[in-house]
Amino acid sequence: MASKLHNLSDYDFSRVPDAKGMRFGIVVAEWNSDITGALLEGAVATLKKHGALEADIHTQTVPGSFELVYGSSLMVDSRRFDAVIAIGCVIRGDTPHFDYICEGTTQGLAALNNRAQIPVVYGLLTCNTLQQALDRCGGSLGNKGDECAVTAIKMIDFRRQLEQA
Ligand code: DLZ
Repeated sequence: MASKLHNLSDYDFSRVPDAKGMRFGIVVAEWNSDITGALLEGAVATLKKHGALEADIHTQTVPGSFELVYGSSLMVDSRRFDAVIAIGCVIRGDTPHFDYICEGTTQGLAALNNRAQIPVVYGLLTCNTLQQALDRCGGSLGNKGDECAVTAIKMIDFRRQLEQA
């Protein structure tokens, strides 16, 4: 979890494999688009920083975080990608809706991760306040998009190493 001790953008650059030739599908929720747009920017910049080619990064939007599950599932089944990154941001409101969306999206992505042949990376911010979201999309606690990009690269490499062994 992000905390004052852990910035989401802090990682050991030297421990991230070369991403050249890796293919990424990114699904982005339109709800809270200022936040999800910043998360996407962070993810794409970090993928490129590690060698991913623009042509190998495919982005698709979905209406809300709940649709990340179906959108990611379509990307997985297309067989065009080595990893899928799901990006969304849910901010608590006055009703229990927040809990249902967070739970449904999280369970859905976890189930997809279990059945998919490629990694599905969890880029969902679940925040009590707008400020918490701002802190995590390029603010005081870094950018979760960066973390997702690094995770995707490492998990693709993990799979490749097992396949080669
Ligand atoms: C309906 C809804 C609400 C209230 N809040 C959010 C939110 O904070 N973040 C988000 O990504 N999506 C939200 N949505 C939309 C749902 O994710 C979904 O798109 C709709 O319920 C339609 O399935």
